[in-house]
Amino acid sequence: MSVNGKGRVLGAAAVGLGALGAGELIAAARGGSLIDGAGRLLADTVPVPVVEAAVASAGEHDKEMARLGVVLGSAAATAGIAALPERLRQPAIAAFGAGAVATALRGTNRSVASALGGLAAAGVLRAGLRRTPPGLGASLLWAAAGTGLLAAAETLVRRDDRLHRERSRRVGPMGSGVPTPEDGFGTEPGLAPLITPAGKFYVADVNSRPPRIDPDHWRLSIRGQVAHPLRLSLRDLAEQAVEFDAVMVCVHNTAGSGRAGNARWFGVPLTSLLEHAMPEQGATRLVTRAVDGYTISLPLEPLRTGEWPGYLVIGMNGEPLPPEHGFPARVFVPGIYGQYSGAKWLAELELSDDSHVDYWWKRGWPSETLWVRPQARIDVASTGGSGSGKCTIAGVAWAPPQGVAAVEIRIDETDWLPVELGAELAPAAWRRWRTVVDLPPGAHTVQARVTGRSGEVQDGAVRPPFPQGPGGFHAVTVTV
Ligand SMILES: Nc1nc2c(c(=O)[nH]1)N[C@H]1C(S)=C(S)[C@@H](COP(=O)(O)O)O[C@H]1N2
Ligand SMILES: [Mo]
Repeated sequence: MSVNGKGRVLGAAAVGLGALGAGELIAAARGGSLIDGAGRLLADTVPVPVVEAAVASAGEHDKEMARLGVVLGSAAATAGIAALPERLRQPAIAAFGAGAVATALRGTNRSVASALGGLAAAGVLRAGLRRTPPGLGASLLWAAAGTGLLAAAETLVRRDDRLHRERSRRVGPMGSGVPTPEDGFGTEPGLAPLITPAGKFYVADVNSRPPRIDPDHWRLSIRGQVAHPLRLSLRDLAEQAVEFDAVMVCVHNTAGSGRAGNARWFGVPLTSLLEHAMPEQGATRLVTRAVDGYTISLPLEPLRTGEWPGYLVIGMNGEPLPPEHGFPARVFVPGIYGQYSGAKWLAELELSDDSHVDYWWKRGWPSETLWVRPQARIDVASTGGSGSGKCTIAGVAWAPPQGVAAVEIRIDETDWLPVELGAELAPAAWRRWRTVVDLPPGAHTVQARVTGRSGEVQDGAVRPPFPQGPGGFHAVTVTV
């Protein structure tokens, strides 16, 4: 490509940044976001193998990566439009505008402001691409203006997120907020705490940012195939809620990764809500539907009888759910992977028959409920710098809902050795473990495995998360 050609591409990309920045600022001024809408569109449409690869490589930064992808993608799309022959350019810009408006109106923070932002972005694009290519100076101006507008929009979005977070906290407390329970292990540097603070709890969902739900106007409706539909406020729910301790695990939690957390939840047993709503004969599934249409459904019968103890959760560690964890309400059934356990940002519980199809089923995930496989994680493996071979190995393990019976480690693929377990908080919670071993000099591989009370021994066969949940032992290397 000639320098001139390169300059043209970069100039058009700069115009794209400027257009997106202008549209995003208009959207953000009224609580919307073009970028978040497009991020959600990506999550909804990208093929599952790409989602899996992105989740595996982006780790905890998946949301930032998605937003960055939208910004760079818009710039690249603009360069593509600019490269079209003159007569196709206007229709392409019109299509871009229509796409932006459609995206704004389907997004999580769906708003008229976002749609206006989409129109504005298309208008700016049209003006900016009229004279191609912009010269170097003009390109730099466009790029600077785009970056500045995007930064201003981001500031507004963050301000609204912060205000929403403060408002959501004011509905609290949710639960007794009793001091952090103890398991006899105290604090061990590097070892996960018994209860994961909400701010450290993993976040996994298809949105770029949490939807903002006004607690004063929010009502949970229980509807569909029920004799007695219900509409409940947060206050109604808080009056019936109880506390329980349980580990929540993402189906993407491969050996040793951080997509698992243990919290003291506050929620209403689903048995009692279902008893009041009185499901009709034909109802077979409980559909948990989020404000943005995302659904996770569960078989009704075991929830109704309490064989699977599910909860409508409104609090975490004594506080209301933080926005990213589903404020004001979510459904959680301990022992079931998060992706199968219930929606965050709940709008309603719908009693339905088997014709219902869930969000992830359409994308190839199995329709049977996936139960958490027992897993042990090694958090600490250190000699403490004492110079001797004495090495502390410690971690957490879970086998919900029945609980952990034993944890073992092995060094360099020799025999499995039992370790000491911390006191059990609840069978569905995670349990901490530790041991001290004497290691000869050199590098050693330490592996851990858990046995559940059901008798299930953790399986060492390495499997990817899709489609049945991950498998394999966590292994770390210690050097003496
Ligand atoms: N509305 C909604 N609920 C959702 C999801 C989502 O994308 N949207 N993701 C599920 C998945 S995959 C997991 S692992 C848990 C994660 O909950 P957390 O982010 O509070 O840890 O929420 C579940 N509930
Ligand atoms: Mo998940």
